[in-house]
Amino acid sequence: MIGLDRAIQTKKLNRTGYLNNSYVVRQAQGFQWWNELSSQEKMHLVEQVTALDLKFASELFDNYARKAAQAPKHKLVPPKVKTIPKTISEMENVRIAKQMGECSLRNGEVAVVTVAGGDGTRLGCNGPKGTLPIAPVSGKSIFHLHAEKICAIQQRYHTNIPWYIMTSKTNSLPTQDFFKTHHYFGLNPGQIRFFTQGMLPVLDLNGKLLMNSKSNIVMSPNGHGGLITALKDAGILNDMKIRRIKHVFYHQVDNVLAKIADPVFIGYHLMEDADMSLKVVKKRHHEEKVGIVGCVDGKLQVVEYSELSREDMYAKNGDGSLKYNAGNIAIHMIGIDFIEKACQRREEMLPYHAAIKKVPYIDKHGNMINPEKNNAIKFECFIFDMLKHAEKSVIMEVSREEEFSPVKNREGEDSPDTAVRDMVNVFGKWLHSAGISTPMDCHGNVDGLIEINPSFALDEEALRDKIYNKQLQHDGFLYLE
Ligand code: UD2
Repeated sequence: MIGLDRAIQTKKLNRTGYLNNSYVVRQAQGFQWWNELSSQEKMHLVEQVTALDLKFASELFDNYARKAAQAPKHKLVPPKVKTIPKTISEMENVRIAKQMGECSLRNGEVAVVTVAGGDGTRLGCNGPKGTLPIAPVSGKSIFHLHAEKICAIQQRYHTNIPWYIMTSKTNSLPTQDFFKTHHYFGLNPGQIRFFTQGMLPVLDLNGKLLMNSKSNIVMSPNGHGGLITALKDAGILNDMKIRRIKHVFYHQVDNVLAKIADPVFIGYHLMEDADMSLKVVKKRHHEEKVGIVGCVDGKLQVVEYSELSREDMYAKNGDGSLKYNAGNIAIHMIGIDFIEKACQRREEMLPYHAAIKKVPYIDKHGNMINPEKNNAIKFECFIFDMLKHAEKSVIMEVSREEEFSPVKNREGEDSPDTAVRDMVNVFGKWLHSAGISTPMDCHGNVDGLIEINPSFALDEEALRDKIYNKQLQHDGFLYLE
């Protein structure tokens, strides 16, 4: 028990309870298999115990218990949204915003941050979600598609866009290996920085640590809000400042239609001198798993789908449309100064949310249990909680068809199939606007597989300029690169 005792002593986890309560002693049972463990397993467990902040974990549990007793109180008011432009003056506004955004890109003021630390359990892919082959014709991975967009933006604006990719401890190495194996998809390796977010212990419903082997405490990533601390701790914030970055384009790895470093969005953000801005789409239906943007006491905030009251989820306008339908698609512009502010005020600006989940564990007899009911609490902080502390924000509505198709589930909605369908439909629409017709099926989807490499055309306008009225025969299967 020497190693463990040392860890306990260094962590001052004495048997009587470092926290003056039974919390630590209750955890001590997890080490009951100590003598069965190999020296490697012992060291792993000691490293976990030494790294654990049990006091913080205990506070998380106490806060969760306290909040669970309180019903969520949101007096929500729908937010002011920049709707999809229709009028001439709105289109003029888009033109001005795009110019401002393009100027900022040319000046090298924009970096891209991709959050890719999630464990992707719903998708069940073996490996980081970004490594999933998804491109309709080439079969390129999600990471590859994002890299191609960044490359095309750099070429169009003769600029360099630093790309920061947040991973978790569990998927960091496979992610970095993937990029290395694929020669960083043609990007300069020096412009890509990987960094890992923090992890938190998963607790059972009584606040005790869970173990999923005789030598491993169950941990999970601390939420994409963990980005803020990770940016600072990994020296990324400093790196951004050295590169004179002023604005961060933030997106989730799983959205294959993300318009990365969209100059219009950047411009809107700059025009308002905003701290943090979001893109939203109209919710598909009241139960769609997206947070909604609303105002509470005059402050903008995102209410996560799992925390939205049933009343607000189903609330309707007079015309039958959803009252709260500004669906957060997790695409943000965030000012560097605002990130700095969040670093200083992390606890206040990025509170932890508790999610009740089913998490496999081993019981006190050492048997692996796959629970049928929710048995565990995962703690995460959400980047969008910063919004309520922003002095100025822009909420920009975009077209779901053109900008939002996340890969979340193995099948059905938000799956690889719907992502491929949605990409093909976007490319088909671009071809149509360039005068090239595409076969359609009875559901209004393109009947075939089309893929347009961003280096060939980054958007509809670029494709039109390139191939308008050119004879381009295709049978629905087409790859332009
Ligand atoms: C998220 C949003 C939801 C909506 C939706 C759009 C939250 C809590 N909900 O739902 O409001 O915007 O996305 O698709 O954000 N991630 C990390 N580290 C973590 C956790 C997540 O990097 O610790 C990444 C993950 O790789 C993924 C994204 O964040 O790209 C969202 O992950 P999620 O599964 O937590 O949230 P989701 O998809 O249920």
